[in-house]
Amino acid sequence: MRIDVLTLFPEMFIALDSSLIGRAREKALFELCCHNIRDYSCDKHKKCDDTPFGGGAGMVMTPQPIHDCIQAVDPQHKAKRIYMSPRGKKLNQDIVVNLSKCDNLLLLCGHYEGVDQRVIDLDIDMEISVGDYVLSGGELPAMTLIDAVLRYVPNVLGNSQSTAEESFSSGLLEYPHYTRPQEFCGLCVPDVLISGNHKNIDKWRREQSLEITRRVRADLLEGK
Ligand code: 4G0
Repeated sequence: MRIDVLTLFPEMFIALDSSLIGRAREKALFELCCHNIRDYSCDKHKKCDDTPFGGGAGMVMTPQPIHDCIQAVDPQHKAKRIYMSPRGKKLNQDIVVNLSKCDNLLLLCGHYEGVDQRVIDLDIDMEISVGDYVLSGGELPAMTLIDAVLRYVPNVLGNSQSTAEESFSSGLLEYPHYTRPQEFCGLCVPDVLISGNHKNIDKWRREQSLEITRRVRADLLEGK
């Protein structure tokens, strides 16, 4: 997979150099290319924003630098082009799995009040939101999307079973996990997990998943 990111703040994406994603990048399991939209501004001061027509607060990102950057990065429109926006479709695990099957993604990160509508109409395939809240830019949402998607790219996670077994793949929340020591601050690991009886362990975990889901996210159980 190749991911191109268009942003005014490419330096923010060093966050993806650590941990699992960083190692996957070193192993060339995917390519991440960040492009500074400002480099494409034809304005003599490299300006990339302006006041909104019709008035109102804030600034809007101008279409020229973004449109030219997209044409330079993805001239053949090979990529699924996504605009990170609070009015986009809410990201969920189904969308994540679907996007992980794309060979090319292009993520546009807006700032201020977002980008000129014409760049969305001309160049963008879909708008995605990571949740119902507003951030100062689309960069953190883009990194969230990248992290979630890459976990489904083959060999990025050490153990290919981990994504299949974990939360949401089953449609339920995860059961509680325990590791050493057996006793910590007076709290013990449930006996069943130390019993070595895997039939009982599986049963306990299924029950725990159901109970936790019912308690905190009953909406996930609808239609089950
Ligand atoms: C577009 C995405 C982009 C419009 C981006 C702001 C939250 C999300 C931005 C605006 C973002 C999200 C209308 C303020 C940049 N904030 N929930 N900020 N407006 O995914």
